[in-house]
Amino acid sequence: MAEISLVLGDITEQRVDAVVNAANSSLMGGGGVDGAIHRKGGPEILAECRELRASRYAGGLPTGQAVATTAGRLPARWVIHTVGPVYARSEDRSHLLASCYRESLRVADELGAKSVAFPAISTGIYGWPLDDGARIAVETVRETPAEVAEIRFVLFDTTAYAHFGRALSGSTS
Ligand code: AR6
Repeated sequence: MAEISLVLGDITEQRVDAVVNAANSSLMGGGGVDGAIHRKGGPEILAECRELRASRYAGGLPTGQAVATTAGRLPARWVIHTVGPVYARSEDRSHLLASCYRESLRVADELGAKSVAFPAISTGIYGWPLDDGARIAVETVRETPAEVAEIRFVLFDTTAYAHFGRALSGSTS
């Protein structure tokens, strides 16, 4: 069972085997985590994303799936790109958010990554409420069998950090 830790900080500064990117299906970059990863990681990441779009993912990377590229200049070996669902009150898309964590861990195992850093997928531009996003993230990585030894959630602000802290300690308040 992997050790799970929380860090208040920037995902692009994590020294881990793999960092997870909260991407969109185009794989061509964007704002938030995605923008920061491409800015800091440099053009090599985008070049590999373009190749993926020209081959395996001509129609885009589907929501809930994950795929790896180099990490370019980031202090990690790989970036695992996953596409979170856009939050919708009218429809329960939790299974897609859970799938992002599960599929990212599956790809990490395929790569032989021992340490993985996750952002709070979908809780920024995609609008997922933090309490629910944190609960799904923690529950899913706990339930997913994986060879990965260290799972690090990297939270950008104290509010997100507090939500993940509560989810990890099992408190619902
Ligand atoms: N390190 C760690 N966490 C961060 C960082 C960072 N450098 N920057 C933001 N966060 P978001 P999403 C937090 O918007 O909701 C992009 O345009 C942020 O506070 O990055 O899945 C993509 O291309 C929030 O809690 O991802 C997609 O179009 C969390 O990371 C879309 O945004 C996720 O916020 C994806 O939206």
